Amino acid sequence: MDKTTFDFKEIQGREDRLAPGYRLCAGCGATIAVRNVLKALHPGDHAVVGNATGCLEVSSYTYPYTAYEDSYIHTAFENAGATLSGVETAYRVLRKKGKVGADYKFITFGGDGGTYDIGLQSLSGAMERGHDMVYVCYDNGAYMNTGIQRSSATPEFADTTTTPVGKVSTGKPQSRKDLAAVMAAHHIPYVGQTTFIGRISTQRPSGRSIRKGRRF
Ligand SMILES: Cc1ncc(C[n+]2csc(CCOP(=O)(O)OP(=O)(O)O)c2C)c(N)n1
Ligand code: SF4
Ligand SMILES: [Mg+2]
Repeated sequence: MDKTTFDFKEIQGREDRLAPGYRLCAGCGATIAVRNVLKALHPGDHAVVGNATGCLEVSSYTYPYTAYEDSYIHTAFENAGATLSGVETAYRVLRKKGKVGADYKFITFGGDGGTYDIGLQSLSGAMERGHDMVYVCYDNGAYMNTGIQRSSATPEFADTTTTPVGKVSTGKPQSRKDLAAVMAAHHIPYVGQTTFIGRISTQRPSGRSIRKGRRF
């Protein structure tokens, strides 16, 4: 099968790379996203998983326990993009010198607060430099881990603890930041958005750019 073909049914049958026992809420969308992204790796590949602070990080990696079958690095919000781009660069150098043989893939997960707001400069730098890595933002619409504060991904009029709907406010006054468009403006090989509830949209997903770009 062509390496870039995505066979959802076949991928569902693969071994989970996120072990059970993590502490995310039952049914949490972050878990669904992470499990499916990691399953899309080729079974023989190794991954280095980066993860900005947030619900996913505090619930899947509580030192000395980890739910990840792959290598895992917890980073601060501000440097999630920089951390994995540094690791990816070191890997390329070591590989050139013949010091590592295996195929490694570099994947960073961040929430919407960590991605749209606090880690945006670091993500932008990593994308602009063209590192061979994948950044996945799981967007649950707010800073959930600290009590549902609004982020720039929160939709307009949403009721959050910092934009409460009531007599004096109709919820968040600003509209949602279009981060996919911002990422596409970096002219990287692939930018996509999806959701679990039917509506799927993608940007710049041409077959040529995917093949040229970062492959799982
Ligand atoms: C620089 C910094 N500011 C604030 C915090 C506190 N903090 C920890 S988790 C979190 C919420 C993260 O929100 P998001 O990235 O959307 O992930 P979610 O919790 O929604 O999965 C915040 C604000 C922190 N750890 N570091
Ligand atoms: S509170 Fe955190 S762990 Fe629970 S469903 Fe929301 S994002 Fe997932
Ligand atoms: Mg969030």
